[in-house]
Amino acid sequence: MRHILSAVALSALTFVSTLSHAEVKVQDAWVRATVAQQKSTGAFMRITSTEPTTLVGVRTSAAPVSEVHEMKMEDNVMKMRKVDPGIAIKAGEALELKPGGYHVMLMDLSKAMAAGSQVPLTLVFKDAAGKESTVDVNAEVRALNANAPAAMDHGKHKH
Ligand SMILES: [Cu+2]
Repeated sequence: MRHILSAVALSALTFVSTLSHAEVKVQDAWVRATVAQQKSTGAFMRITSTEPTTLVGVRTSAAPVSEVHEMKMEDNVMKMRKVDPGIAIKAGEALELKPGGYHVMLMDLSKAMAAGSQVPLTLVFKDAAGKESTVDVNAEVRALNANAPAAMDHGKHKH
């Protein structure tokens, strides 16, 4: 089957991918700024799809390793783990990637991410039939303390 994919930019931060069936929309994508020596950070966004799909991965030139993560309290400790095989998205229901919850983890960073810069992310989705599609977004790097609970420290990673 031929894979037809086109991306239309609605704004700097909003892209729409039109597949033969599903339309996946990514809004308000952002990455938390880092300080020198910091090896990882989180990327956040809001994803909606017209059809059920699963966010299975992320590719980016900005970090050697990128994973889809879940963060939650376990025995009074905030823990993060890679979500395998991915995060299911229901048709018409928004998936929020936000500090303290699901997020995209950018790891093994070699340089600091400065507030105001842009990070290109390619989100990889798999539909119910197992067909992969991608959506490209540019995430804006926002200040370290932007909308972030202090508890979310990516430096103390537990998998
Ligand atoms: Cu993480």
